[in-house]
Amino acid sequence: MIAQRVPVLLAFGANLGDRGETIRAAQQRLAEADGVLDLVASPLRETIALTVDGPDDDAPRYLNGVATAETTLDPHQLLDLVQSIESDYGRVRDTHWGDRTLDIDIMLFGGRVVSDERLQIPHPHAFERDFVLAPWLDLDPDAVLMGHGRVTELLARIGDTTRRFEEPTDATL
Ligand code: A4P
Ligand code: MG
Repeated sequence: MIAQRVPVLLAFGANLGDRGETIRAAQQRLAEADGVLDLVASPLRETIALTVDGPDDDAPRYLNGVATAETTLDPHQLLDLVQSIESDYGRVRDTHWGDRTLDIDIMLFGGRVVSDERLQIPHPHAFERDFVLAPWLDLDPDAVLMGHGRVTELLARIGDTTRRFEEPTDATL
């Protein structure tokens, strides 16, 4: 039997180390992983760190981006894969919403809703984060977020504080 290919949306963030290089290398690893097909990555955006106390202008800025792909993995297998890539890039889990070399979140997994102790899909904060919505729109101007509607309208509602980030020309996937 041929495994079904499910479209997914992944979000990437980094605010320590060589942020752009780390995100692009992680995306390359994902693109080459078994069970991940047709990965397309957005441009990167520079964004103000969101902490548990709100946006923090003094914290190191993040680079954020998203990628679309198709997968034959199940949601938990995809989470295992992204977490193994996070740990290869030195991610140590300490402060909740604290600084990090690499964070990869699964935003959408087809039309599926997953809610257990390891996974919340759709990602519960996607609709209110410019650093997810803006790069997603760069990739797909007609994007629609399951349960919330058109991404252009969501972003207009919250406002876009992100900035396009100029990468070295050989950096994009
Ligand atoms: N988990 C549950 N659902 C998911 C999902 N859909 N995708 C679980 C990935 N993981 C999911 O995540 C904690 C646990 O969430 C995982 O073990 C997994 O089982 P984590 O990455 O270890 O910790 P975290 O990232 O600190 O927590 P959380 O709640 O994932 O935070 P967020 O939502 O990722 O926010 N500011 C800017 N400008 N840009 C950013 O990218 N990111 C964060 C982190 C805060 N501020 C930011 C940014
Ligand atoms: Mg995370």
